[in-house]
Amino acid sequence: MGGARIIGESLSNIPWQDKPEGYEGVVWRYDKNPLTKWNPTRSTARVFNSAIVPFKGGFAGVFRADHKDGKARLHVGWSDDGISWDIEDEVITWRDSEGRIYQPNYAYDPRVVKIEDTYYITWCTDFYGPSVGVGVTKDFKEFIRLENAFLPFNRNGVLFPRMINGKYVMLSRPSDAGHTPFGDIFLSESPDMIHWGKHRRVMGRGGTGWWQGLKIGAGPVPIETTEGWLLFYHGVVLTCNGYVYSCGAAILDLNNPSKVLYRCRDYLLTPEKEYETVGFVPNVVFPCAALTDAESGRIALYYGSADTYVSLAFARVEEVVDYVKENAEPFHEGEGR
Ligand code: BMA
Repeated sequence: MGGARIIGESLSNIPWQDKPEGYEGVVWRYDKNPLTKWNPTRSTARVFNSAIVPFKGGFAGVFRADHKDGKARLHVGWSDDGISWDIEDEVITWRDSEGRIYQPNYAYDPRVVKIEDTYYITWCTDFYGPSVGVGVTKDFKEFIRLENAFLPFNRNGVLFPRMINGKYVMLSRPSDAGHTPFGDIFLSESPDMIHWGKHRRVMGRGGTGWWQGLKIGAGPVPIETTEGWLLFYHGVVLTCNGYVYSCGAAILDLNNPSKVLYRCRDYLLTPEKEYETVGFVPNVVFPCAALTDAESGRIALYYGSADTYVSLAFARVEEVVDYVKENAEPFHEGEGR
């Protein structure tokens, strides 16, 4: 076993801290978390669940920013080191392909992926209820919306970082108009980023772990490795005091990513620290982005904590892949729901 490698670009300036001595897990937190504070800009109350990518030698991000009217919107942020962020106070201005302003009523939980020379952004948008919005940018200054990918209700739209068998591929989580007390991960493909079909179910809530018993949803853009696509995802349990969000991982087949090769039984991160257990929504660890360095196998995992902060954790690809394989629950088609 062992030796999984990242297939992709190197990123020598990836944010990084070595695993603390004696730490037993395969994902460890940045010791100066969280990266952001309450009221990070004049118009915003909290930024969390955000998407970060390498950009021009530094980093850019699309941030979920909840304003002081309580509504979620998207803002751009910039960073030299991926740790200290300068978040713009203005919301992103979206235009349609004719240049007309086309703002979402609300927008949250963005993911960003670079495919060839374009950054694609997916987010939960208002389309007579929540659904998956899609847009593009090349410079994080001008943003153009494409067609919404799916009918309502849907959330957690996450694109793969390259075409697979000549098609764009997106994970999503069909939902309801509210806080959705159910949810499995599905996959759809498209020849053109407009028409989505050939839908497949990837994996369901439940399994043997209670932490993922209520619903699950894809996290960051899947990471291509020599052992398959490494997918970090969130899993939710309903306790007597409400939902608790944790982070797990699965490995999907490289050529047929609706096929789950391994899925962890135990979570990788669960709310433990004060910035995860106390905040606007207590007990939320919500992974949304990952930076990777193919050269070293390092992964920097960004997650929202307590719907209040952006936080950061680290992992090594070979350790996570080994862990998911060793910790895998027996996967039987038809088990779960
Ligand atoms: C989900 C989404 C996430 C949020 C989570 C916990 O339904 O709204 O943005 O982090 O709930 O509140």
